[in-house]
Amino acid sequence: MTKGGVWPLPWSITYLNDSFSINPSTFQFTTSLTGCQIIDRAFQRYRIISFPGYKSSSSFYSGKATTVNSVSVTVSSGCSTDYPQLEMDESYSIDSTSSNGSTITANSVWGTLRALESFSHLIYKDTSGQWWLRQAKISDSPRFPHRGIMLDSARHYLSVNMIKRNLELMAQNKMNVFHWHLVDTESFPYTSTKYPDMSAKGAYTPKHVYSVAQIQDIIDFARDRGIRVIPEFDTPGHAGGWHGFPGLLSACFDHLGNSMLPNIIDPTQTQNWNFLLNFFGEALDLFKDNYFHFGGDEVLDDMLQCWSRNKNVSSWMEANNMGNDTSLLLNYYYRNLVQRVQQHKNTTTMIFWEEVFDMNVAPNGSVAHAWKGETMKDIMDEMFDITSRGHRAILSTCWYLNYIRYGPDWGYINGNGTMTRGSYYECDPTNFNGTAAQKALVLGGEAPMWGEFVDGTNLIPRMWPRASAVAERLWSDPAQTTSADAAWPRLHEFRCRMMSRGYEVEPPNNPDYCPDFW
Ligand code: CP6
Repeated sequence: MTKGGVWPLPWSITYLNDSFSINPSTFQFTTSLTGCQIIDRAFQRYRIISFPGYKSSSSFYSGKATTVNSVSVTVSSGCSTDYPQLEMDESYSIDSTSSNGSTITANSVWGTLRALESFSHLIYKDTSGQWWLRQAKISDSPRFPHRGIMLDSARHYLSVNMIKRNLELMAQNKMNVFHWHLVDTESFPYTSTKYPDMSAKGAYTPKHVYSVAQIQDIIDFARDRGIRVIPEFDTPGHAGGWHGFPGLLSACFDHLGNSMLPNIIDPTQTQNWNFLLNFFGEALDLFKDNYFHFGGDEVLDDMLQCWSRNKNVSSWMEANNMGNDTSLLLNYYYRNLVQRVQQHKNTTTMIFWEEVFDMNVAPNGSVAHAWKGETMKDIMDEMFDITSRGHRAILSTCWYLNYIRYGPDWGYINGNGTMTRGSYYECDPTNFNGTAAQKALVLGGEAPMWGEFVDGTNLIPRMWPRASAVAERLWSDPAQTTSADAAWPRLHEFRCRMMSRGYEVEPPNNPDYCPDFW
């Protein structure tokens, strides 16, 4: 088993054939940067998670080995009190080869956080319980700036604590975007101050909600770990949970005229546009990221028929020269939504699911989120199409963690496995036949966990370490990470490390065991 391996693989790492002993009770992080809370709090966390299971009462035995006692941290640009953004600098370097103490160097606090995580992977325990620091020189930075996880808190509510545990694991995997699919057809747990009825009527129960204070707490918790929080409010479809504002949803009928559950916003009513302006204005102020996800997926024929079979909507369409073409009304919806968002905050960049880009309504500079396609060829064709039209792109299609199968779906071990989409590890977001300029438009990817069959009981083990394969694909040099077989010993050690840190992360392969668990 690998000891002291780093996950995801750094772009440059050179090991010496030796380790220093390290004493968990006297080891210290030092820096000349004083009063920087993000750094101070990170030092406190890494004192604990660098030595999983260590109790201060354990005895320390160093034998004849040289002991290293400190790591000195230099942050050249100083402290940051801002929220992390797409452009953050996550580069860092580490030198743990000197007996006088190790060094960490980074330009920004965000790079420092990534360095502390890598440094903690160099620390391991032998079978006698002695702690060691593997000697290495690392120089590292991410391949893609957008490396995300999507959680769905609408199909099943996820507690604040569960979301935080997931954020901790994201940071341990150097993932930096929490895409929060907050609301959907099934429930509306997001609390709007201006429209409290949205969650009062739309949440499963009054307990299944996120208060403004809880959302702020999650955003700050994420910032401490260099993670951006990008909320998604999916409209005009998937909107069944938005029934807390009377008249917002179009009444819906099947072909026999029977009522169906409303699931699409009615864009023909002026008061609905007042609502959307106020509602999104509030949310745009609450969330700190410069990017905001406006959904727009799966406005399917049966949802559009909710518009065409609703007399009020269809006569409004006639009166506004749309005839009975619901695609014109959909186009009208997006153009007005974009206008309202820009009216409130013209610095926000909009992300939409890829369908929206087929309609030419997304403002210049918005980002397409790819989720369609069955085979690897389909998926890469979509990436080609999006980028050939000049849009930036985020890929998710390869990485639906909600799909489970019998086998190591994160990677083919010994070439063994058959998956429609290939393995998570294998999927490369720029593996299409495009120009360099097209490939430069790929911001990265996200592993989505759609929540129909996931709640706090199974989120963590279903997510991890499968999402760790995605984390490495989005961070590391593709030329050095071509084989899941080669990655497996490091993933194995890292999965055991996450377990030792107290997370229930499932076994990624077989045969398999973790030395601290039996
Ligand atoms: N919910 C929403 C979903 C899905 C999407 N949007 C989805 C569709 C197909 C698969 C997985 C998830 N459950 N709002 C599509 C982006 Cl395979």
